[in-house]
Amino acid sequence: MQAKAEKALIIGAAGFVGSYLTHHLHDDLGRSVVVTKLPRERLGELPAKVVDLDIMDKESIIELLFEERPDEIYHLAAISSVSLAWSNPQLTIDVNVKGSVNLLEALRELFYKPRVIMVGSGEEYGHIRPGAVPIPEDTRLDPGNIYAATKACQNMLSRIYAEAYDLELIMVRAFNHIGPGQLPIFVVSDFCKQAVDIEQGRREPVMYVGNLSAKRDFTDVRDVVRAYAALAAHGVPGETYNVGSGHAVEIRELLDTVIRRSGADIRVETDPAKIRPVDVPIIEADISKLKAATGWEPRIPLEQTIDEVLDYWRRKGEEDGKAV
Ligand code: A2R
Repeated sequence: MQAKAEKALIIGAAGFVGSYLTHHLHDDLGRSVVVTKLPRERLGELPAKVVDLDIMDKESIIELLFEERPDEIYHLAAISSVSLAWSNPQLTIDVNVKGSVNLLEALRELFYKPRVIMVGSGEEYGHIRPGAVPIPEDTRLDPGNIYAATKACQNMLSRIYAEAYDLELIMVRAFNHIGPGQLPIFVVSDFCKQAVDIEQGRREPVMYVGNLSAKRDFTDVRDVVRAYAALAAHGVPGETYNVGSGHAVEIRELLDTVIRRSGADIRVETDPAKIRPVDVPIIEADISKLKAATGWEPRIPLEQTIDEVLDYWRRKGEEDGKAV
């Protein structure tokens, strides 16, 4: 039985997941929380101590760990968008691979062994044959894009560090997570924002979409952060766990749901700019390992998340309207 974790450190908390994870750890689990952000980033009100950190600077990671001595670390800092990685592969490799190694080296140099969640991606599996889903963790990795390749690399390096230096690293492969506040470069947020822009009369009633036949596994971000904390408590070091809903949904179905729940009269058109250079037809997680280790189950249905993301953009649209 492990000692109860008291202090959690979230590295890269200014992104989409960070605030949800901070609230879960603090509000639901009673942890004291330290979060990091890049100096140029701004964070909303959070129940946490906030520290500036660039993971490209290993010495400052060492200083932070030495000073804070967290019981748990959640490594979220990344270039997290597939499309951004296509347009800036060097930066993506620097942040996602070298940045992660900086954290691993800092732990090794300090002989310091907190529980660490290394966040990877379901994209790491890549080219999956339609019959080979749902995807268990021991599937051979065949990344289909640059982002996925960097996360596969992070996973392999973490497994090696866990084994070689006996570090308590637990790797997750997170499948698509969604929720209010996500940037509209991700599909659900993009569709919902476009629907609300049409509802509120900011654009013509046409929605521009990419490849609609791809199938992806979507989980509400609040369910995802519960899984991370459960794995920090119960995951086995050196092991990798899928975090997803266990159910793939066609992007076309997602689009139909957004349009139906928006209620606006919307026409759909393909935008060639939204078609990715390489796309993987189906990604769906096998989540039996996660369930067996933690008892975790997703709680929030897709329709509820879509309603909340639509509401998020409606509120934002009204606020921005007032600001003009
Ligand atoms: O790229 P930015 O300016 O949005 O900043 C991101 C930050 N980040 C860094 N933090 C420290 N040192 C760096 N050199 C560095 N470069 C980027 O990590 C952003 O604030 C944060 C990651 O947040 P998001 O991009 O919103 O990712 P999200 O959705 O919170 O996902 C968290 C993790 C990532 O590892 C994803 O690859 C994975 O879950 O799916």
